[in-house]
Amino acid sequence: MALTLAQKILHDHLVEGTEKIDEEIAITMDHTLTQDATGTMAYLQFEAMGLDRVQAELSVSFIDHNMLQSDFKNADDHRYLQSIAKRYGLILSKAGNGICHQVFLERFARPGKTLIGSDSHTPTAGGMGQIAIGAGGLDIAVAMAGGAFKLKYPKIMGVKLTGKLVPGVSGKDIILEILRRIDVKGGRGYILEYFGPGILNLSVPDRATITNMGTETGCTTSIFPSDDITKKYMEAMGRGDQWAEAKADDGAKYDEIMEIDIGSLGPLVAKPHSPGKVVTISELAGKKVDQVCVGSCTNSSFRDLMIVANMVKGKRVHEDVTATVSPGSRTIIREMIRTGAYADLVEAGFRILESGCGPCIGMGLAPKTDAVSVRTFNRNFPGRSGTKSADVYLVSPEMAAATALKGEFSDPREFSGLDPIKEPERYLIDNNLFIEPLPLEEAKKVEIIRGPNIQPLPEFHPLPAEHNGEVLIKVDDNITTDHIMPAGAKILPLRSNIPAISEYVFSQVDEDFPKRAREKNGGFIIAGENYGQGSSREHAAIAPKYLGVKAVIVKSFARIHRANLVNFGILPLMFKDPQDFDKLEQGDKLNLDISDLTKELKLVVEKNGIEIPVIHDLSDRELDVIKQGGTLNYTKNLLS
Ligand code: MIC
Ligand code: SF4
Repeated sequence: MALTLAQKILHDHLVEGTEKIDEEIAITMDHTLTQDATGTMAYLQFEAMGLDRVQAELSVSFIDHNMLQSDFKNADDHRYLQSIAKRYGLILSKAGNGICHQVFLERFARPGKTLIGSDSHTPTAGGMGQIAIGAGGLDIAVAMAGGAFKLKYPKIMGVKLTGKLVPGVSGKDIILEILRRIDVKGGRGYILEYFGPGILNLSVPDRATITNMGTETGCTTSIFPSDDITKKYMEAMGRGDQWAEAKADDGAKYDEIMEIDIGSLGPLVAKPHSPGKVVTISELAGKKVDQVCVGSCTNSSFRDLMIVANMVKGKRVHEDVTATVSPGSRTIIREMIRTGAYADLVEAGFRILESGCGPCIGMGLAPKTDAVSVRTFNRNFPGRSGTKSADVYLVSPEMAAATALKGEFSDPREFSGLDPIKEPERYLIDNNLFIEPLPLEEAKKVEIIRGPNIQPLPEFHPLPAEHNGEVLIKVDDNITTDHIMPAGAKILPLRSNIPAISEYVFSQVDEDFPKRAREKNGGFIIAGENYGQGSSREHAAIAPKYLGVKAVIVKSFARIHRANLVNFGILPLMFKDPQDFDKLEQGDKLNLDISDLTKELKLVVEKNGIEIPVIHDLSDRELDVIKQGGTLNYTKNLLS
């Protein structure tokens, strides 16, 4: 049978299950990546598995999120990660080396291979023909231990691109157009697979921008074929020998097709506070802005920064605008210095930040009160910038440059400096901040160093037969993991310390949540559609679990968060009839009989005695995991 590219790679890596839509399958993962904000947890879990060395073909640990180092905490995490990498045979990418997804694309991604990463934007590597999936840290720990990754066999949405982008419009506008069409939940259950003549005009960095931000549609991952353009890019990165062709079979059938004439696209913007609220520039042109930030794993490539540099060359950023740029990697910095573009950015008045996530995750550069902030990033969830009252808009690098110059939203097509950027023949590759793994015997002698901020994982108990408790909070549709477990300069440093970070659960929404949860001895969370969209941070499951949350009852879940709830033994339940959502209020006392999880469950509301049917879509394995209090207990029990 003719298969699509995604289906082919899944097939080659299949170890369990049948390739039928929505059935649970298990695939082997060739590569793993972690970043520091989710990585410390993943390694604490890996350590608990008692192995001597990582088992995956390639495992890389990146430090790119928590780099403010406002006290010892982040620095201690970095030291811990470095000692873990040495002890267990991982490559370490030190702080300052660049953003995990950009660096992975440049130095490690391989067409036809699989990658699992503890970050939701891991699909960036799909720009080079790799099946790259984001997941919670525990799933990465399992993959590092050589275990397979479980997922529901996805539907394949073929995205057919035709035409050629006009100057001033780039990959970012393509993914914004897709978000305009299918919004933040339209991709759920799908892999987006790109094909058609339009892709022949897209560079690898443009493709990677698209697969990166595909995450915002809720899809499992996104993928482009690996072709001559991929080959040239890999050659420029000194990795031509690692190239392989990867494409769909002739006559492959997609479960659905979306067609976009990219030549007809103009510049697009995602308005506050969702990447799915996409409008054309004409709706915003002329609106004053206070801040422009270029960077993040979506738009920090050489191509992206060069186009900005060319557009602002010899000009000056508007006096009312603070403009920043965070390069994706040191290789990009070196290349920008060589071409002189770095100096153009400095001269134009850009503040040059470190190579890392920075403002994207609220690590510095929080905008002023009520600010309008325009960013080339992928998320504009409320409060994520660090300023609750700020309005964040998501745009292409071209629009960011135009807007920075004029001090108001501007159509880049009206500016000069838009000539297409040619990828370098050979990048000035900078490998100086990588640390290579040690041979096994030497590695075994390495001591793992923990600071006072690195606390052991709490123990979680098996599931009782009944769940009684209060509705601790009721929230609406599209609640993100940034709502549940915020990041930012104050909270991110606590990622290795569950008791401490638990004090911030839902702090953007309701500051009293942790106190209430403790006083009531735990309880339930009630929510609408697409609960847990966004980041892969498993802290959004572990911390509520630590506070005693027993079940989350919703209209629907986002994929990664649902998996994280299972991993930490919280029941992910759904209303059988979504209308029943309206029957519950915060403070309602509920009784849930879970003695037989194979049946439909009944939720009894104490105040009026009404019964609400709730369902789940858990596999037998997932049910066992939950009954035993989570994946760590489950794995330990399996081993003993
Ligand atoms: C994000 O963009 O939200 C992050 C920070 O990269 C997260 C991971 C995290 O929460 O640490 C992600 O996307 O998974
Ligand atoms: Fe870092 Fe932002 Fe990308 Fe997350 S989305 S990996 S915080 S740059």
